[in-house]
Amino acid sequence: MTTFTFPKNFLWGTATAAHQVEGNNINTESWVLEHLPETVYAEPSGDACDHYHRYPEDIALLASLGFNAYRFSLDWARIEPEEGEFSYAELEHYRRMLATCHENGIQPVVTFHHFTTPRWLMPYGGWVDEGTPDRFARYCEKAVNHLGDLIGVACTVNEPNIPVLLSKILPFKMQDTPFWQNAAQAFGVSPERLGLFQFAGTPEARNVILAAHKKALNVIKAGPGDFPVGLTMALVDVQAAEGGEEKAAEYQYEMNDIFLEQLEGDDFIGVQTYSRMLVGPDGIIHPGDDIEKNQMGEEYYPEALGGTIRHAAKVTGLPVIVTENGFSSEDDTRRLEYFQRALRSVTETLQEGIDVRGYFAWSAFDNFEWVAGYTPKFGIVAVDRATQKRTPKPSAYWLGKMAKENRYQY
Ligand code: GCO
Repeated sequence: MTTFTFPKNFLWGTATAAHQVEGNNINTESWVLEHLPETVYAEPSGDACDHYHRYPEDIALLASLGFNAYRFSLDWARIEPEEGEFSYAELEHYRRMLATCHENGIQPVVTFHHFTTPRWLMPYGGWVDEGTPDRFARYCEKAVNHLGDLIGVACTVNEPNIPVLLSKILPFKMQDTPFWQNAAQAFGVSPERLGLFQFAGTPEARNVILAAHKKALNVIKAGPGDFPVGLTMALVDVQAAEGGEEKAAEYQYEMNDIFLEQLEGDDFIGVQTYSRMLVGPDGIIHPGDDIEKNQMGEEYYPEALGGTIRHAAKVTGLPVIVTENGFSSEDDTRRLEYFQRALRSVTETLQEGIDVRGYFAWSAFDNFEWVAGYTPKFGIVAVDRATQKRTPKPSAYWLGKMAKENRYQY
């Protein structure tokens, strides 16, 4: 048997995002989208996991399982429900959450923007409007001034590259759907000015989002507290199939490197990986029917994580935190094996000398998986949708034990 010991102070955690777990995030643009006629959302987020009220027991549960860190996000739309109107009560809510983490020996990793945006930002054009970086930085400044002394690690924006990735893997263009027209109308903008974060894939939108990241990085660093600040990226492990080398390199650049190359001044890169993408000379080769997949239709391929850690470290030169990694399935034994193999690949990257500082499983709870609603099960803790009762799955105990021991035996 081989024993691998992780570095001292390695962060072991799980991740969530406000809109996916809190419940009743009614001031977000997503809440509006979920309720539109011809919406692409399978169901509305509703009460989600009621984490907004249940965070004390949730954080205590994660600590009791053995984790020493927890990644969650602030809901900008709660903190600034109308432009320029900041809610002291909501800032205090997040302050209590941070304090609860510390009381439980949990290092809080705080994401300032995880996909959802206040609905008031949308009439401006949201993430395609040049004024958005300043608006985002103003909110970040307020938030960090109130919370910074309790933050352990900060992520500015989550997955600025998600629109490019989605445009490659979705079989249709969101912009061509009636939903898109209805959304534009609901926010009083033209379809071209509908800057939804997850679908804002133009070069202009990329510049707006990266500018928002830079401004946020500066204000967060200037605020109270002294902690690492970075962004997180949706990184699929791009692999070339025979003859696909050129195309794969092109995809790698468009989806990933164009962002990764612009992170000078960041303290770390957050790697979020679920699977790989095989690219042939004509583009993506989708996994066939005989290949095991997660509930999102992606190939069961845990080793993707090793590949993306290496790539992100090489391109950015930054320390890595795995801020998301997981497998959606009704069958927790498949998730458990996924974690075992993915973490094995993390140990390999550490042995190669890459500076990996933490691992966060997506997700703590079965939660609201955006347009897919509550069907995909990513959680290591099950949540009964009728009663909100939490039940840890075997994968939660396995990961928690690993976190407690800080070593891997295989
Ligand atoms: C993302 C987001 C999460 C998702 C997760 C599973 O990576 O898209 O950070 O909000 O829920 O990835 O799809």
